[in-house]
Amino acid sequence: MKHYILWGMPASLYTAKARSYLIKRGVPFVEYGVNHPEFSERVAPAVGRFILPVVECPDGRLIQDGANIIDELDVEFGKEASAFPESGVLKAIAYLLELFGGEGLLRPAMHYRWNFDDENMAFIRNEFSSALAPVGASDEERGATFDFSSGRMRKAAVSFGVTPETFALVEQSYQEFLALFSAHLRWHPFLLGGQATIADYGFIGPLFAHLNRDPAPLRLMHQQAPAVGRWVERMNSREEKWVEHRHDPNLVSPDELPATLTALLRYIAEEYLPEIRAHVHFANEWIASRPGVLEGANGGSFKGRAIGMCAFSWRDTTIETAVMPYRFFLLQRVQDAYAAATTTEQAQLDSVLADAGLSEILSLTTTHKVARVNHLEVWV
Ligand SMILES: N[C@@H](CCC(=O)N[C@@H](CS)C(=O)NCC(=O)O)C(=O)O
Repeated sequence: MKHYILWGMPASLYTAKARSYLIKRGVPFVEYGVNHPEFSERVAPAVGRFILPVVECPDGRLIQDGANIIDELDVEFGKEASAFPESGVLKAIAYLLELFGGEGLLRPAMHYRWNFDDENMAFIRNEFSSALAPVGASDEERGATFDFSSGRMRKAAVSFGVTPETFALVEQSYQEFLALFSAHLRWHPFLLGGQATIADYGFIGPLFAHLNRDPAPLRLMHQQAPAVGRWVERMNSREEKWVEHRHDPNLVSPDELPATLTALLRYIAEEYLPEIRAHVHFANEWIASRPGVLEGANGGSFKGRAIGMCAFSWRDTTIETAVMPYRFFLLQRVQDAYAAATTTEQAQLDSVLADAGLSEILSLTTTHKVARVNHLEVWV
């Protein structure tokens, strides 16, 4: 049988999203590290930058980006249990959860990885040096690789708003999240019911790669939110696991969302809406000040992922985070799903979002849209 190749890294957030999908959908695949010489010689040049994950299809086609990988493979493998719910209500909610999972949980993911050196250091040193230095590299080379990559990642954590002033708040808000997600998982094996959807694939990135593997947050998860740990196991397993839930592969009814899901949506309104709102406003000013230079470009540099830093109030504290057009690409999926829903579904969504304090998510739009073209986010 022809295998797909997943080019990635065990500690990588976005690789975890793609890997979980490949596992759950039974896609035959082999995982190679980005330290493989072919990645730098052939794959990275073909996708235009050093970025992971990349899926290489048996016909040689390359797909970069967790969302694109799932979108494209779902056409081929998702016929029986697609990652995308049929109901317009559930689909829009699923995209919203995808956005929050991959982008809104970056703060706890990065904090619990990079600010717990006593407990994490031996583990992350091994993770980064063995997955990024070539196989067979000397200890010196591995050490230098770790120093370089960990330096970049510590800076990245700051650019997501993780600073000594916010450590306590990040911990408090993550523990709130764990409690809400645990309460939901008490009754439902996945976010939208009996099977994994794009919502869960969005969540698994941070909740597996960082928060369920690095020693400090793994201990926290085991001690405070064991049900979340079990969800991670389900997300990385091809076999269905009906242990703590009655066997029912159906999704929840869009007519009456579980209260535990609405509670999670309310949490997202508090935790993430201020950030995405500030980023959209920042991007619109950024766009307005650059007439005519946008077509096909992503930010100031063609390969850059952020267009600048933006300050906003988060839980009564001013923080500054990097504005990444990729997030607008995910946000547009929510809005497009709403636009494609029936009138009845739109009315249902209006009421679900209003109840959660998230109505604004539908009207936060950038004046130029973001598309993914040739593996890059570009303004169109
Ligand atoms: N939206 C992208 C994000 C990919 C991404 O940021 N990947 C990180 C690893 S988790 C990366 O490639 N970093 C490489 C670098 O910063 O040099 C996706 O889902 O593929």
